[in-house]
Order: sequence, then structure tokens, then C-alpha cells
Amino acid sequence: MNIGITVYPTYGGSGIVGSELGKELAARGHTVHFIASALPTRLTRLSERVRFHEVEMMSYPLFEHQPYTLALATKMSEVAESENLDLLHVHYAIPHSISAILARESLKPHRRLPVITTLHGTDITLVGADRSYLPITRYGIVQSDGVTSISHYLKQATSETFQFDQIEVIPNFICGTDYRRHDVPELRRQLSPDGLPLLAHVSNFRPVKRPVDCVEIMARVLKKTPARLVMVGDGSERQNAEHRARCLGIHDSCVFVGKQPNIVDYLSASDILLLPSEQESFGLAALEAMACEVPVVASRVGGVPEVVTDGETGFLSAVGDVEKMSADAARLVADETFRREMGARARESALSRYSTDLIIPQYLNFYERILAA
Ligand code: GMT
Repeated sequence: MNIGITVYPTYGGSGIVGSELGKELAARGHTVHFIASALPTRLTRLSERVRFHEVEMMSYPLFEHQPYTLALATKMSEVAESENLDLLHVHYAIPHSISAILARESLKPHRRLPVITTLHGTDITLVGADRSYLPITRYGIVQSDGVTSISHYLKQATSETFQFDQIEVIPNFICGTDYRRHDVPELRRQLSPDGLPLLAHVSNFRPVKRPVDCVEIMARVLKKTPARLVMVGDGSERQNAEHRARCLGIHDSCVFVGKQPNIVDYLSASDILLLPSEQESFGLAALEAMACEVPVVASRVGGVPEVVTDGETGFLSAVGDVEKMSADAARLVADETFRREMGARARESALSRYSTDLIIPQYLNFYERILAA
């Protein structure tokens, strides 16, 4: 197949999922054309089967903001013609599904271009649900030829907000070969020079991720048992989290390393992942940690309970319940055997349900059904 994929290139889990999907499809013999405003960060290597088409946006004094939606639609339409695309698969409904529908309509009647939209999270729960975007988001979803969501929770949320439930749940996936715990002695020494158990948080530090809660949890853990915390990523809440760590007098036990390309190394150096998010339609960070044998202490929110089994592969608590989260984390810190057993179960659970070999064929099967319709 010749598949067009659109993602947000530099920010967020939907871009990671769309990019990894493209690479997996290419590895299975398909040709994937990424159509995006910049080279997606996960696309480190382009090839005959993985191509990139940059959306160019003309600026003009009348435009206060550049019309990304229209420029993207134009590029989609051009690439569909020039590369003979079989379908367009867009990740994150806003505005990607609208651009794809415009492109599809512009090519009628001489070319068919089915549009598949994958819903990821705040495109439904936050941005899409806002009155300023709701009607047009609903239009984009309803007019798509096929819609998938990355969790059952998100399918349900879409049904409630948009009264639309023709949605195939195809969960996020993980490659067990790329995501595998390995020895990183140098990094481990850097992050925990005294060899103490290492807690980790990995996110884009948006308010919805509640990174300040990680610092609160750490302060409570330290009252019971020594440990260290590594905060990986960057975003608007990083300053607040660092400030809180200083206020609580635990800054020396926390290291903020900013954005890192080698997440598997950081997870391999870590013992527990903290994911205290306010909203999480899936929790890709949890899945990545689990594949690296890292148990997850998370909030019981959105799709997270589909990924993390409370008491088996991690612990779940109400959003903001830093007391309970710190008690769970402290228990894992204090008992290495318990932690390792839970980590091993986490990997087994991740790969038995979400490995690429299970999930990528589900996408291919869905494409084939849409093309045959
Ligand atoms: O919905 C968002 O906030 C953006 C999106 C993204 O691009 O990061 O995140 C969502 O998609 C991820 C990949 O499918 C999921 O793992 C995240 O749980 C989800 N984020 C939220 O629901 C907050």
C-alpha cells in the first residue's frame, strides 16, 4: 500500500505513535509518506519506503496566523496525486481530519482517497470538547471513512461527547526489541551516584501531566526511605516542579535532565515510573516503562487502568492522591525483590497485549476493510 500519514511532528505521544506506525508499516513492505509541518522527531532515517513531504506555509500580512489546516490539505492533495496514495491516516483529529477531508473532496471524482482518523486524547477530551472546536471536530470524525481510538476509554468518551461510536479500538503498541531493559552503568551512576533506587517521570511537562505531584511524592518517599528522582522532559510545568523541589528542600535528590532522545536508556536506569496525570487516554509512557521492566505508580484515570493492572504491574490512585502514590512508591523502593517481580510482570503484560506483532496487523486489517468498503 501507499499510505499517507500526518502527525504533529515535534510534540506529544500521538506524533510518536504515528511515526512508529509508519516505520512498522514500511518494515512490512508498504510505502509511507509522512506529510507534516516538520520532520517528525522519531523519523531519524528516511528511505525509499519512508518519505517525508513538508507542509509549506506561505505568510502574508493579512494572515495573523498561518493557515496550517489549508496548507496541510493542499499538500495532502498534491502528495495523493503525485505518489498515488491509497489512503490518508491522520493522527489527532484537530485539524488533521479536516485537512484530510478537504484533500479527499478536492480530488473527487477522479481519485478516491479514504481518510482514517486516529483519536489520541485531548483532541476529544479537552480541545475537541471545547465549544470553539466541537462542531467541526465532530464533522471531521463523522466524515472520516474510518475512525480508530487508542483505548476503550477514549471510544466511550468520544461516544459521550460527539454521539459517535463507529470507532475501532486499536491500542498503542510497543516493540519489545527496541524497548528492553539493558545495562546503562554510566547513566545510572550519573543519576544515582550513591546507587539508591531511582524514581523517574517522563512527560512533556504540561499541566495535565502534574509533574509537581512527582516532587510531592518524592518528598514523602524520602521521609521513609532514601531514593533519587529523575525528571525527563520539558514544558511549562518544569519550572514549577523545580521550584517546589527547592521549597521542599529535596532538590539535591532530584535531577531534571530536560528532553532526551534515548528514553530506553533512562527507563533502563530507573526502578519506578511516576505518572500522576490528570488525564491520560492511554499512557504511552507507562507502556514504554513496563516494556523496560519498570513498575508504574500512576493515577487511575482515562485509559491508564487498561494498561496498568493495579497491584500486578503497578499501582493506581486517585488523581492528586500523593499520599497513596508515595506509600506505593516507598513500598517498591524498599523491597527490591517485590519491585523486580512486578517489573518482570509488567514487561510480560505489555508484550502479551501491545507488541507490534499484535497491533500493526490490526491497522493493516482496518485499512483493507476501509479500502474494500
Ligand atoms: O491528547 C493529548 O494530550 C496529546 C496526545 C499527544 O499527542 O501526546 O496524547 C495522547 O496520546 C498519547 C498517544 O496515543 C496517549 O498515550 C496519551 O495518553 C494521550 N494524552 C492524554 O490523553 C492527555
